Order: sequence, then C-alpha cells, then structure tokens
Amino acid sequence: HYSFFPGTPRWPANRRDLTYGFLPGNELTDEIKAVFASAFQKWSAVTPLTFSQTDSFLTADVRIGFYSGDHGDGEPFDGVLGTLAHAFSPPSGRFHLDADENWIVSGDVMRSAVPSAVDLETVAVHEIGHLLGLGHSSVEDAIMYPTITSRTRKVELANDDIEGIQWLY
Ligand code: TQI
Ligand code: ZN
Ligand code: ZN
Repeated sequence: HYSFFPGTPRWPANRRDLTYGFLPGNELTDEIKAVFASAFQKWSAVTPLTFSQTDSFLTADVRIGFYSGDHGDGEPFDGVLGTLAHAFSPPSGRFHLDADENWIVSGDVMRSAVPSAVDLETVAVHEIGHLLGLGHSSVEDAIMYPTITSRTRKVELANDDIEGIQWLY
C-alpha cells in the first residue's frame, strides 16, 4: 500500500503547472532530457499536474542535477550503486542523481553488459513520486516500492501508485 511523508506535504492547488530545470553545467543530451519528459508524463497522465521544462534552473519548481559524492546537502552520494538518487518532499523540488552511476538512457538495461547498469527512467519515475509527496509502498509491483533488483526496468505506474497520487491531487 502507498504512503505519504509525515504531515502529508503536497504541491498546493495554485501550483499545479510545475516547471523543471536541469543544473547548468551538466550538459545533458536531448536523449536524457526526453527520458525525464517521459517520466514526468507518467504522473501527469493520472493527475491534474503538468510539467514543462524551463531554461531557468534557479526559478524552476523542480531542479534536477547530477552530482558526485558530497554535494552540500548533507546526503552525499556514494559512487557506483548504493544510493542512486534522492528527491525531497513538496514543495522542495530538489531532485539529485548520483553522477557516478552507470546510467542506461536508452536500450535494454536487462541486457546490459555492465552489472551495475541502472535504468534512468526507472529511477526518475520513482523520484518524481517522492517530489510529488509519495513515500514508499509495500506493493512490490509499485513504482514506489523501496527496492529494485539490479538491471530492472520498471516505468509503468501500478494501480497502487495511481491510487496514492490521486488521493493527494
Ligand atoms: N534512494 C532512496 C529512494 O529514493 C532515498 C531514500 C531512502 C528515501 N529512504 C527514503 C527517499 C525515504 C524518500 C523516503 O528511495 S535510492 C530506488 C529503488 C533509490 C532506490 O537511490 O536508494 C529507486 C532511488 F526503488 F529502486 F530501490 C530510486 Cl527506483
Ligand atoms: Zn543531494
Ligand atoms: Zn524511494
């Protein structure tokens, strides 16, 4: 079953059209940006929320960046595997990914020759759930289930994810 953060934080009713921006300097390819667009689309399809990319990182509602190791928020990344990414509850909008992961952007993560390959969209869909206010779920098929077996791709929302997000919005 789905869960929420303590106090059930969510984006307020007057902030349902959210912008997202990428950390300047990360120099992300269009292919990587398309992965994030697809991940946001999974959640906008089942809520009144919309997401659009902005070039103004500092004023974006959701700020996405790839960082290595200690990056100043008290939750350092740890190199390959371990923590892959973290996102904070509403209305923080901070969405950080570990730059040291072997991110798979397109192609089949299950067939990757790299044992530590991590599917970017799988992690993005999960972290956006956190950004919107979902905690972890006890349902194994849910996007918000807290663990994943390696080299897995899971990007479709389960009924449990949809019920949780529709309770919030
Ligand atoms: N990052 C953890 C996560 O997003 C961070 C975290 C731990 C957390 N406890 C939390 C966030 C409690 C909110 C509330 O869950 S992670 C997965 C999964 C991670 C893990 O790097 O471990 C995914 C990131 F589910 F696959 F294990 C993304 Cl998809
Ligand atoms: Zn961080
Ligand atoms: Zn999580």
